[in-house]
Amino acid sequence: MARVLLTEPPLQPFHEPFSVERILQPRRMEPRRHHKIIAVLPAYNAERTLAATLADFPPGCVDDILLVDDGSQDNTVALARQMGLRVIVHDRNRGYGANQKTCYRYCLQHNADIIVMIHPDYQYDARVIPHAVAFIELGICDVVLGNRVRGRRETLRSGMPWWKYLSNRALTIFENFCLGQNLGEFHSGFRVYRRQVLEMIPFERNSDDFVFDTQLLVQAVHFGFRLGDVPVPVRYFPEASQINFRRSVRYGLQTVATVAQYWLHRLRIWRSPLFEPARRAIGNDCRTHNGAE
Ligand SMILES: Nc1nc2c(ncn2[C@@H]2O[C@H](COP(=O)(O)OP(=O)(O)O)[C@@H](O)[C@H]2O)c(=O)[nH]1
Ligand SMILES: [Mg+2]
Repeated sequence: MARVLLTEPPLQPFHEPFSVERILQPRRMEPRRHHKIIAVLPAYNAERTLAATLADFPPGCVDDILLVDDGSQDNTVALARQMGLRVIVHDRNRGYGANQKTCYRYCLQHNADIIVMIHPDYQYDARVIPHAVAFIELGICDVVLGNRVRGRRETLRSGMPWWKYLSNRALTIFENFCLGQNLGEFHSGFRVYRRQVLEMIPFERNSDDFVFDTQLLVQAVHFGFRLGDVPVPVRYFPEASQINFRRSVRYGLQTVATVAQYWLHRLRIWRSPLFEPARRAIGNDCRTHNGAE
């Protein structure tokens, strides 16, 4: 684990000679990190997959884990408490975006330097967490996404429905082109953020629905943060995917609309509050919304 949380990769092309033993036979253990990592699990009916998701977290990879329950009808809350997780419960089903707002508000209030968001549906391999976090610790990225779409054959064999695969590819090609990025996908439920990203982005103004995820990435691009991704081969089974065709179509159209909003804002044709910096808004919202703890 890195000792210092870098914001930029170091540049030291010239160095004193040293013995290669320093690399091949390290004498002492790396000290424990000095920055705080919080993992958040936005949960909705995650009772059957929660334990499996957590079992893959490498020991010591995060300092705190928060589960926010969005009005699940199953035993998610009781199970999470039994497992010793920190739990916040929404009084009713407020939506996926609203769930993440509660997650990130908590992380900012509790001084997280790095925030890991992972769906508790066992779709993403949590063993990857330290590797994704490392790209932030090394100062290479501000946002790291788990990329489920490494190759077509693998993705379809893993069980992603073909219509989800095709729409994911089409939206990703469109988003990469319009946003000047080169990501494997924009629709992943495994993401790592540097604190400054969530401080700057006015996420309280985002949708309470699924398009929250897209808005956050488009905002990250708008504010100049560096995005990157790591492969997380997908696992598909009934509990890992609840969104149906109709909601997916709505999500796709909202994604296109978000990119259009971004360009209208950039061209100063129609300004959107989504792309105005957040600092004051987050401060206010942090004081007024505490979630139903
Ligand atoms: N907070 C909240 N989360 C939801 C709701 N419906 C689905 N989810 C979660 O949204 C996440 C993504 O949905 P999922 O069906 O797994 O999408 P897919 O894996 O991309 O097909 C999962 O973690 C679900 O538990 C909801 O009404 N509220
Ligand atoms: Mg899923």
